[in-house]
Amino acid sequence: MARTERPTTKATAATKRSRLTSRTTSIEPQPTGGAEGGGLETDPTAPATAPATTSARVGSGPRDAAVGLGWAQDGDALTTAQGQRVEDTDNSLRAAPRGPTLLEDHHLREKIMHFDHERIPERVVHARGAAAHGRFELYDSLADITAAEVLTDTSAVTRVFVRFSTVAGSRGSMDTARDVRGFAVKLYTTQGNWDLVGNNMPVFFIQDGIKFLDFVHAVKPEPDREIPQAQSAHDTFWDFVSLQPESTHMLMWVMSDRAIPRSFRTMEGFGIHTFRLVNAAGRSSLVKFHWKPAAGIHSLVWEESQKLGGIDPDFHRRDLWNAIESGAHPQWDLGVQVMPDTPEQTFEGIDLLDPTKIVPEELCPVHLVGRMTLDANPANYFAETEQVAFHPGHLVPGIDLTDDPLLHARLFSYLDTQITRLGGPNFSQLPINRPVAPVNDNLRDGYGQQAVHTGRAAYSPNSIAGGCPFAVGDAGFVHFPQPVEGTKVRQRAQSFDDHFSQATLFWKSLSQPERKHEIEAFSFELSKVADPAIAARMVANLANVDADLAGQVAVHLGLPVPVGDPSHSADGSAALSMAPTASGGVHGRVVGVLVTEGVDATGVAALRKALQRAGASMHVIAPHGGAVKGGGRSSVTADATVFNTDSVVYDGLVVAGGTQSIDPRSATMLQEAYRHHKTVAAWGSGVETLSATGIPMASVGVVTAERAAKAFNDAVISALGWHRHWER
Ligand code: HDE
Repeated sequence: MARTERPTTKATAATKRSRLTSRTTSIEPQPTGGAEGGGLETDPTAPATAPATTSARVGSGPRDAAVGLGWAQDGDALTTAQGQRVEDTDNSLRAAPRGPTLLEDHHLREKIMHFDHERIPERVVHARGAAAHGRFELYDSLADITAAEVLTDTSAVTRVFVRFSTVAGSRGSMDTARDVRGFAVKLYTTQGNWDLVGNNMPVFFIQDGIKFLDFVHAVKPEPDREIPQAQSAHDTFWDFVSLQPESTHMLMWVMSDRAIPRSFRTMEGFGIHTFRLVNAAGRSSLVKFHWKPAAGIHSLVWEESQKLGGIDPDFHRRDLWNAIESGAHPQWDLGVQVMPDTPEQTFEGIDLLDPTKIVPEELCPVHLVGRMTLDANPANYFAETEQVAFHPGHLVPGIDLTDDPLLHARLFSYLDTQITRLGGPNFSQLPINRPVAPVNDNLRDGYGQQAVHTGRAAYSPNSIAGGCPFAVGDAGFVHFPQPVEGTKVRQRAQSFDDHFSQATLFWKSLSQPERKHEIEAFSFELSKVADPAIAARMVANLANVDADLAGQVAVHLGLPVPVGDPSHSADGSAALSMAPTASGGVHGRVVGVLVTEGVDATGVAALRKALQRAGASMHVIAPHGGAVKGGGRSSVTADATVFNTDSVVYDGLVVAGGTQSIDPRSATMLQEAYRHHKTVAAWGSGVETLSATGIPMASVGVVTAERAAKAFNDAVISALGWHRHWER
């Protein structure tokens, strides 16, 4: 595979040579890929790579993809895809300057051909997403219950790629729609890729994967009019779920503030299904996986999320990107609930195979074992975020499945869908999907084949290649030998029949403001349903959750109040409420500071410094762009103007000292921030300006002072740490 170096400018020759060298060496048989994956050890159990079946690979996997080297472009000169240097890329080849374009123009034809095929089918669900690279570090070994290295080796640093998404909307839809969020984590472990493909809610709409098509058809835009985009507030969705009482628990989550997160960084993640961990002795435990965000669990208010859909449809994507760029690296702790694997596979009466059920943390605490940190933005959205392919069946030895019927349908779906979406069976060779573990798989050919396989024996067993590659027996992945017997039936276990008690548990766990939001969300969504019979059926289901909930929603809709049979036994579970009990960190929060000419520039600088020290950032919002003059020769520079921004993009607003009377637009911004329960503050002459907007100055979360001194800055940060002041 010798490559001829193309002519290049002297300045780039060295860089180019080093890239060519790394490419050339990467097509040699790879000994073991693990050593590159962020300090990982090589896998001692892996068979030696035999030349007869090697894969020649370009690039070296996710770590390189993280720094943009996957398929880097070489040289400074513009070339065609064939490496021919281009004379001119702005003018087609014509017969005379005003004459017809010539078919002979191969550069034009290649450019247009490529452009015509630049899009791939978007994901059927979870089309809208944003992702980041990071690392996972285990701090508490689970060696007693699993053999998986990623969950037992506390010295390993495992690279990860995490994609967050909404479910219903198209790829270009808004980030802040009311929806469940995907929370998919690919861990590039030394034993192969482990994908934990979860959501930000711990339960799901349906119990059996055979209904997924029906559910998705119901929630997607209605097929005759392709309306509404990224919204569940329409007839077909509520028609379906009201006829499926098993959805009720999930609906409680989707109508709660969890469905309008402030940020991907402030969401919990859940594996949903019960998984199985198997230790070195072959003993199985049942587990549920949790991701707990270091930034706390916080949401938007509904009006804000609707406005953001227009003002900044990229709100969550931008927030994730900016947080990582600013060094406020988002973090989550991985937690496990560990339960004994009994023949019934229940825990405290809860059927662990039913994905509409949680195990309350009071019954089985979440044991935190490791920390995930997102530390790098993707180098290229398409190559990484769009082409990443997750699959719940991407497992490593020691992590196994249970018989949850929703999970089993997923095990079929995720491989299948990639064939359409990524154009063939070789998607695992895309840089973002490549394992860091060595691959020697006997899979060959197919669309998009990247490897130049050598040798003759792409089969097993063989003698021609000395038997390589060979299966390693119990040093490889061994399915847990779960005994199975039964008669083929289309039936669910009777224990799946309880559809309401955990919906009631959820309701009872919410704080008063959260309950109010839940009632408003059901009322809003059902008010958009044209067929009154559908709304009435749904409210009748809610009557089996809680009489007050159903009653208030019915009154909002002008419907008779139905009588149901709610569970009286369910107590609340504190972990289900998002209401903070103390002021938390403010990493990644953004504060807007309104200024006019005459601004106290020293005060602005002091507040900025204090916010930055706490991990937050500040935007100066001015009547115009550029410099705004302060006292003497001082000035501040505008980051935004009152015309190009809005209160909804900030976590809090401050009126700077020295600010003269503000325009009506800024006054509305302050009033709106107050109405959205955010921190508002002012110092010096700004206090009078703030007070003139009619905001009650003695309210919780309104901070004022003479100067932007330490006490004021600390008070602003502390108020911001509560996220919202619901009590006002
Ligand atoms: Fe998915 N799901 N799903 N899902 N899902 C997909 O896979 C599917 C379910 C989840 O960022 C698709 O590559 C079926 C539960 C996430 O790339 C598809 C069923 C949970 C993502 C698919 C479910 C999820 C997907 C679309 C019912 C939470 C985004 C494109 C049996 C535990 C991953 C793709 C990413 C994506 C099928 C139910 C989470 C079509 C059939 C439950 C986070 O294969």
